[in-house]
Amino acid sequence: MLIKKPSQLSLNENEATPETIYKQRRTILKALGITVAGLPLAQTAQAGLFDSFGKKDKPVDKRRVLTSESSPYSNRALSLTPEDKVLQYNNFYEFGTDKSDPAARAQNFKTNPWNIEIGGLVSNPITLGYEDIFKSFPIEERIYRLRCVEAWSMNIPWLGFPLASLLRKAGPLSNAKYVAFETLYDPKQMPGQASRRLGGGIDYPYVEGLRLDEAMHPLTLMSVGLYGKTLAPQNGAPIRLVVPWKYGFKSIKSVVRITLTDNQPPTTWNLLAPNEYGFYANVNPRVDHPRWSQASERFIGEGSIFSSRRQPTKMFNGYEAQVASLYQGLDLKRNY
Ligand SMILES: Nc1nc2c(c(=O)[nH]1)N[C@H]1C(S)=C(S)[C@@H](COP(=O)(O)O)O[C@H]1N2
Ligand SMILES: [Mo]
Repeated sequence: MLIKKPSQLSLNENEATPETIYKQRRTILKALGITVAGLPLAQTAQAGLFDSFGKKDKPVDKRRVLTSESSPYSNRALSLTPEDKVLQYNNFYEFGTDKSDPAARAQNFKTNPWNIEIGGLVSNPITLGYEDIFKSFPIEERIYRLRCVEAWSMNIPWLGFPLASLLRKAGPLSNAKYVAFETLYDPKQMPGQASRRLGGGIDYPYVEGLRLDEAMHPLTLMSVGLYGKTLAPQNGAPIRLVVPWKYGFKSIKSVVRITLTDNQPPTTWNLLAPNEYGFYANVNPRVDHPRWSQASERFIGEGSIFSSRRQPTKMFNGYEAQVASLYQGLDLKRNY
């Protein structure tokens, strides 16, 4: 993963949506018993409510409000990265390699209709259409840390459902050992797929993989939203993976296929630079990237991205108590 010069960024500090406002908003919606999932925000009576909290001159927000349940796996003590930064500082190389490219180039990305197929070594192959993605499972809010391998981090209130729920529905066969994921391939819509230069030299589609036990872990989420609404295209709409104890590149966006296999599947960054990016990619402050230290990270919070404070990186990104047992007996230096 290339570290880009910061010059391209144009985050306006005044656009920050403080998390207090987000939490306030959420409380008000709950108090009103608002359930508007399935309707475009602009068509709901609640649109005005959001406008009164939001800033002026924002482009039309196509994201729909989603209602969610609270979850014991959500870390409510984390201070959130402001919503505008989650929406404007992205890695999604299908739309270009600069952090500002996905937000700039993905606005017309078509996420509806959408199909995501779950197949391979399962007893019951499943296809979810766009509406099924939001209706098949209860949607939970999960506030998680996100640690990019480039040594920056965010705290994000995701919405989604456990990948395990989906896999159980598909019925993994006893010989299934791994889960492979694939992003949409559509060079007409994704300029990075049409040009090797724009797309950072990746052979698309972007692919990722997990061991089956990692995929079934209750922290592993299929995310369909963040900050109370459906995902923006730049964050991987309509559905993406979130594995909070692994480097961000494992959390593959805009997924169209999930395949259970008996072999370790190929993964995009490992294919591109196997000495730098492994299959496991567990966050580990004691195993450095060949070109930089992983001991600390820049936390992207309130204020300018470039004055963001450095903080120590935690083993398994802070999820050691929950996931360390998955890797007992595994040499984490070799299996980076
Ligand atoms: N298909 C696809 N998925 C992807 C990427 C990508 O370039 N293409 N980038 C990854 C990286 S490196 C990170 S850090 C996260 C960033 O997610 P976010 O932009 O929603 O914060 O998405 C991951 N998923
Ligand atoms: Mo990343």
